[in-house]
Order: sequence, then C-alpha cells, then structure tokens
Amino acid sequence: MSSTDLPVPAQLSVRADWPDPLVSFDGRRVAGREMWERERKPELRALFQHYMYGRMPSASKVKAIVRRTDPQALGGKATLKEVSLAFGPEGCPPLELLLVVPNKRSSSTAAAAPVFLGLNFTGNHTLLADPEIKIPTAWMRQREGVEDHHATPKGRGLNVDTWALEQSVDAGFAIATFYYGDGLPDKPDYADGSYPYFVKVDGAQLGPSDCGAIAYWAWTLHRAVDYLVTVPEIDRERIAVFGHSRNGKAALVAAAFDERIALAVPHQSGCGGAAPSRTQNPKAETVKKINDSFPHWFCGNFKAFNAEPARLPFDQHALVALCAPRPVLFTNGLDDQWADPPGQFETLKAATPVYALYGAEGLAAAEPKLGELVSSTLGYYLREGVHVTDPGYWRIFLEFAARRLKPKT
Ligand code: GTR
Repeated sequence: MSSTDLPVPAQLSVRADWPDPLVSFDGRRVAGREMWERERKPELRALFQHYMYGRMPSASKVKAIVRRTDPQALGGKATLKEVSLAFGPEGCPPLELLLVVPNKRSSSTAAAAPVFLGLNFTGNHTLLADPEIKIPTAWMRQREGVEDHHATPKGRGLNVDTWALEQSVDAGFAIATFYYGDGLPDKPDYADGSYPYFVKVDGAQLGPSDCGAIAYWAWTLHRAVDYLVTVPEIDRERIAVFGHSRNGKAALVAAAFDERIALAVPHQSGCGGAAPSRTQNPKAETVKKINDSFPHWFCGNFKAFNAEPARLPFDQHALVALCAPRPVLFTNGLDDQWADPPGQFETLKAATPVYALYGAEGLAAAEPKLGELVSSTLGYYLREGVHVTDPGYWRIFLEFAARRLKPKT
C-alpha cells in the first residue's frame, strides 16, 4: 500500500468501535494466517506509520566498536561491555550501548543468554555504580545529576534500582541498553542525534508522515538488534524489549515492526503505546493531550485525530496484533490511571483473535486481579502504586520472560 493512495484523516469514517484487525482497509475479511501475513500485516504497518508514528527510515548497516570490556562486573557475576554502534553517514553520532552478560549461563541447555534490550532515560552511567561508564553527551531533560541539560558524573549509579541489572543477571538474563536521546533528544526540534542524518523535516513541525520520535526511538532499537544478533554470548532467538512509559511506547512499536524481537514488555506505556486511542477512561491521557504536550512524538497526520480519535483506521490492539504470535506483557500501577491500565487490558483482549490465527492463546483472563501475573502469551499485571520502574516490577518481567522464552533445545 502506498501512502499516496491513503485518504487524508478528515476523509476517514468515524468508527466508535475499535476497527477489527482482521478486516482489511478496503473491507475484506482476513481469511486466515496466510492473508494476515501477506496482506494485512504490511497494510497495518503502513497505516500506523502514515497516520500515527510516521515513516521509519530504511535500515542502515551497523558497525560495532567494543570500547571497553570488564569481565569481572557485578563482583565477577557478569561481563560488561561498552559498545559504540556506528551507522549512517560520516559524522552521524553512534548509539552507546551498555551490554551486561551473566558469566554463568542459568540453563544447561542454553550456551547463550536471553537479553532484555531497552532505552534508558538517564544514561548508562546511572544504571551501575561504575566510575568508568561513558556519560552521554546529547541533550538531556533536567533532573538530578543533569546540569544545563547535560549529564554529569553526579548521576553515576543514581538509578541502579530502575534497571535492577544485578537482578536480571542473577536470573540468567543479559541487559542491553542505551540512552534514548542518543538517537533523538526528547525535545520538539529535530536537529540533534542521528535523526537529522536520516529524516529531513521541512520547517519547524513534522510533516504529515514524517518520522516522529517514538518511531525513531523504535528504529534505534532495531539497530541495536542488528548488533545483538551477531554476539555469540546472546541467544538471538530470545531478544526481549523493555521500556518504561514513552520508552515503552517505542518498545512496543519496535516489536510490532521487527520479528527478530521475541517478546515485548511496554511497561506503563499508556497513550500511543498499550492504551487505546479511543479510551473510555476519564483519567487517562488522550490523543489531544499527548499531541499538545509532545508534538515531536507522532507524525503531523496524528494531530488531525485530536478531536476525533474515532476516525483512526486502527486502535492499539492492532499494534499488539502485529506482534502475534510473540509474547507481550503489559504491566501497570493502579494509581497510574494516566497510563490507562483498564484500557490496556481491553487492548490485549481485542488483540487475542489475531493470536488465535496462530493457535496461540492470547490473553487468558476475563478480568485483571490486583497483584497477580497473568502469564498467557498476552500477559497482564497490575499492582498498587504509581508511575515507576523498580525491582518488584523487574521480578515480574523476568518471571514472564523466563516462562515465555524457553531456549530451543
Ligand atoms: C507523560 C506522558 C506519558 C508518558 C510519560 C513518560 O508526561 O504524558 O505519555 O509517556 O510522560 O514517558 O514518563
């Protein structure tokens, strides 16, 4: 489907019910798995890019430069590597990846470790108390350890609990992460990071289907996957993506557009991620609110849905459906209604018929139970609390991933 064939948003019909992912844009029912794979999946990917996230650039060849190796990280439990992932034309800034791999593989059947890959908010140096980890040079939002919008050594080790690296290593998982602003700093201009080397924005605002930040961050995750599939210590069949909030939106998009990703945990990802655009939750973030606050996250066309999200030719269940039959877990806090936990549950329910095409179970629960992990292929977990990532949530991510990502024997 070429984007020139697609109507402008105002010409799309209003559909209060969520559009059925198993009915194509021209109204034909998807007859089975083959038609889903061949026709409907590419069509949905084109629709999501055109009306919501913007067009991702095509892939760029990645060159990995291992800058540092510490085989005795975490008291000897892990090998830490700092790897520059260079791509694009001369001068294009690399992604600075932190890779921590357990030295002892947890399963006798697996020579290589499964990995959680994700974007971090605050820089790799904040995730471990290690005086050598490279500090990001790109623009950063103001917070503790950041001065004049730039990270400083004061941030070292500040967010050890947010990523709980040691807990993952103890569970046999590797962690691969980089600062989300390496690709595109989180502000409404398009001049920094690698983004301007791949996307030309004409004027101050994103054009109708120009690549927004969420899609670009997802695309940088794909570049990290390009590298991870070449690392012998990593099991290329067990690459999971994780992200919190806006980085969770990017994680879900990354999984929906790249089959090499075996599992996704978009944690508290909310509007534009796991939560429906047609939400019924009066406390949840809306399409208008997100577009007004973060004009750089989504393409120009998406703003046309501010008043009427019911014109969207899809809802977020179709994004999850693009991950089928791979496992996806939504995790939420009861007090974080802005991220719309009940709406997210409905998203999983509505994606389930597409999982059924593959004989996968989808979501195996009629309603959420507080504090109980639903660990079906489409998983769900809700607990007391606010918008946060902590070791308690990591325990759930790791439990779900251990159950759902078995090594091939
Ligand atoms: C909020 C935004 C949410 C979520 C969150 C975050 O301000 O409204 O969509 O992304 O930020 O990323 O922490």
